[in-house]
Amino acid sequence: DAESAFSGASNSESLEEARVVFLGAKNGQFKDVQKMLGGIEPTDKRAAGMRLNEVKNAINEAFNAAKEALEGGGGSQVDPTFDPSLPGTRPTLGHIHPITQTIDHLTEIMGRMGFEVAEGPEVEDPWHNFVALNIPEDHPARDPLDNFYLATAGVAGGDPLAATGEGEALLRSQTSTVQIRVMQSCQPPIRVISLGRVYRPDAPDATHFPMFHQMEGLLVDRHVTMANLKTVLRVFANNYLGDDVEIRFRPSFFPFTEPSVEVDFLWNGTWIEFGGAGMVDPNVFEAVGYDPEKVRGFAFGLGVERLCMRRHGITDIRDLYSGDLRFLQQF
Ligand code: FA5
Repeated sequence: DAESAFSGASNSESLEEARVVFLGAKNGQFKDVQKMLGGIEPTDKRAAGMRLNEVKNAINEAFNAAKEALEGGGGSQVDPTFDPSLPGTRPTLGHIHPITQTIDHLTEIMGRMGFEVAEGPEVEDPWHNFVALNIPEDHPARDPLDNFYLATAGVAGGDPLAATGEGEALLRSQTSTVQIRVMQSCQPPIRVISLGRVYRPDAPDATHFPMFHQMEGLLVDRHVTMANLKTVLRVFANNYLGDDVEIRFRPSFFPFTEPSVEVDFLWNGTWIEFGGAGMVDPNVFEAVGYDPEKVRGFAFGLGVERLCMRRHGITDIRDLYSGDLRFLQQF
């Protein structure tokens, strides 16, 4: 009975029901038979016990065989319309934003040249954003129309503004602030990059956005020259945009570098400005407590969005921040 009940079970539920009927620990039929062993003559007990074991083994085997047949997919449980050769349905996965991908890529390229990553707060005090960078009180770069000043009393990172003796906090307008923070906390030789958001009240157009990212670079050592700066930027440009990219330095002015240059890359026949660079101004070394007679350094700041746009042929910076998935899913 047990054998035919097990092999006749069409799914695991009915097999389990049959198991309880025959092998159930409380009221299973086998249990009933086992109980009858007590009433058997002592001389027959041994033979009866052996026979009972044989039967028990046979029932267990029948159960296991039926179970295996069902689990092995050979049972009638399997949907005959199921086609295992059809492709599966892919779950929709989110993915990394193109700017974050660019940041990872730039970090990797610069890392191969020995540059470590440094970070600084996005809410800054005027000392780090201006004063230490040799931008005096009356400089137009400090104009409230060119900066996002905050109506708050603290700075991210825990520096109380009071300690600087300066005015209000602001959203940093350049990653050059991180140069100052690194030099305040480390001694040369220094070789760092810092990638992060900066904020300026620029009207949005195809190449400007009020929030964008910069990659700052800073190298400080005893003998550093403009040639070193040029080589690092050329190797970087070749790695990121390709071997055919040429690099051009145009004389320029930044308060925190002397001499200063604007950096252009020749790409597909057009010179495009990617950022500023130069040799660290002695006044900056003095502000962080370095001896300007003993150290030299170069610094650069490149626009991350402009780099990403060049590499991927993006024509409007606003696409990067529109949140339009049709655009973002292409990266
Ligand atoms: C600076 O911000 C300097 N701190 C760079 C620097 C660092 C010079 C170290 C010397 C030494 P500038 O304001 O030119 O420089 O900005 C650098 C780059 O940021 C620009 O070339 C451009 O690629 C990008 N950029 C500037 N404004 C915007 C904007 N509104 N939207 C997108 N990218 C911008």
